[in-house]
Amino acid sequence: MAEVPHARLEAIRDSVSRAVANAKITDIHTHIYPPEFGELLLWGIDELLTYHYLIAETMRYVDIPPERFWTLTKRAQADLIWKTLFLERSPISESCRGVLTTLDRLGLDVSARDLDSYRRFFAEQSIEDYVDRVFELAGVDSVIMTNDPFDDLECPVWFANTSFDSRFRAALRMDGLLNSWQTAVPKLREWGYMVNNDINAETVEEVRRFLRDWIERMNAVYLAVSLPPSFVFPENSPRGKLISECVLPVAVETQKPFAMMIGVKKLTNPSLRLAGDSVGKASIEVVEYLCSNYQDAKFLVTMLSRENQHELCVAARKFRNLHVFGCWWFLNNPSIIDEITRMRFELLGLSVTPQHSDARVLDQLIYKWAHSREIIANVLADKYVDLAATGWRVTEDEIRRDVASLFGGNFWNFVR
Ligand code: FIX
Ligand code: ZN
Repeated sequence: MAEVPHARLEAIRDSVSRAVANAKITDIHTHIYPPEFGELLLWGIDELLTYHYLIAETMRYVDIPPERFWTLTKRAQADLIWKTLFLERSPISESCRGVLTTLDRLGLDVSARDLDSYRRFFAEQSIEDYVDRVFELAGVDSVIMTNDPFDDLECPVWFANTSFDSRFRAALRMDGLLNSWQTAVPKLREWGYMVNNDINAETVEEVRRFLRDWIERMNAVYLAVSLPPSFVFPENSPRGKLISECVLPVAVETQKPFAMMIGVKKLTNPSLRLAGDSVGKASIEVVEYLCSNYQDAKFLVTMLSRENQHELCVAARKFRNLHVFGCWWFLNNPSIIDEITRMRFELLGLSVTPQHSDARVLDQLIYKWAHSREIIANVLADKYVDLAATGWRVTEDEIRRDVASLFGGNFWNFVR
């Protein structure tokens, strides 16, 4: 074991920090939209404060029932959250800190704690220029959206053939099809797809046609669905049949990855609406089965339960058609990002996409990437320091090469 001079260790850490700070990121899963999508694009301080993560945290303190909270205006909700989480107690949670990081990186005086001055700043922004500023501050050069044909607000945008900012790429989200088949059938028929509740041969062909049409309409980068901890496959259910007869054949035919986001328990507390979802440990066997039995399909997988992370890494060691990504939702906290990223680098080397933002509010790109860059850079530097102790000397170019692969390169190679 070589004794590594302190100066060399510092040089490694500086090189990694610079490379990660300068990396241009592809954010492979978000819920943000370009201005052309109208009110689907959320931005500004009141949207930052009413992020569903902060609503859940606020409802732990306030003595008003959720039903009453939902009757408040967005501004009144934001005022209550600001008072409850930021003024009446220190904002130490990751979601609270994120709001403050965003304000700070935008050049606002966080120490002033002056919500009205922050509101005035955002009121002065033109959204077109502001999108550029957010992408620049976040160091993001493209984002993959979450695009749901069954969303009544979003669907018309696609049928209007609106052209929009090329930094925003689409992912065809299939929850409405796969997790709510009975509800999907009338909509599909309204759109001219002659489907029946009974998934017979004609329905299979029509759902395949629906998927092909929307992949083309969106120029979708991948197909995606969120799945419960109880997800099993194969399964004699509408979801099981639709995945095996429609999604997988079309994914293979188009070579579009099938992104499975596994482990969400929807509406554990329905009164909290979007903030009411929870987490459960899922079956890694279903991932192994799919990767093993559909080797000409590509699977992007992220799992929501911390308890699934190690076995997901091991599964990825067995199947090259499995690409692991992100520290999703309840995992997107410094302590867990650090743990999961170390585990992934140690088991999978650089063959992962360590993070996505899941940003729902445009400005969140700034904090979600500021926070994650710092953690991922620290873990990566530790790994190069471990290498240095063997006598291996990694160059600056190699560090930049490796970092580029983690923050988008691996993803685009997998997608292609
Ligand atoms: O299914 C998903 O894409 C989840 O990320 C969202 O439903 C969730 O509300 C979220 O934004 C988590 O970060
Ligand atoms: Zn998401």
